[in-house]
Amino acid sequence: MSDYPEPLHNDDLAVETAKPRLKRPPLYRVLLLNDDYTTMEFVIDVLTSVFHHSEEKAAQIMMHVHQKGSGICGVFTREIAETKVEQVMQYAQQNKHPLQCTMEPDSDDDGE
Ligand code: TYC
Repeated sequence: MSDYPEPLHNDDLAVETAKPRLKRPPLYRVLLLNDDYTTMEFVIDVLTSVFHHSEEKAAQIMMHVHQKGSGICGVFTREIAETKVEQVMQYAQQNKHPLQCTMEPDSDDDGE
């Protein structure tokens, strides 16, 4: 055993043990925006098929968006959030709905 505490002294080479730093990736909210033309049924369809919400939860989120102007569909890592936004936008365009979907950093995410 060495007489010295860390950093270890091996022939003048100081070797420090790296602290394990396990940072979680930043999280993003995916939001739906209200409009006057997209049908309520279509929004519920998006929320069940893309975000895997139950019919009941999907109807609740849809009504929140309808009444408040926007609402959170889910919170994901960046690439998954980007993919969800693309899927919603493509699905809406294919079905000729003006539905808008966007993402933003999750301000409840402390990054620890
Ligand atoms: N406001 C729409 C209507 O009354 C319904 C709607 C809800 C549209 C949520 C978009 O993200 C939305 N038909």
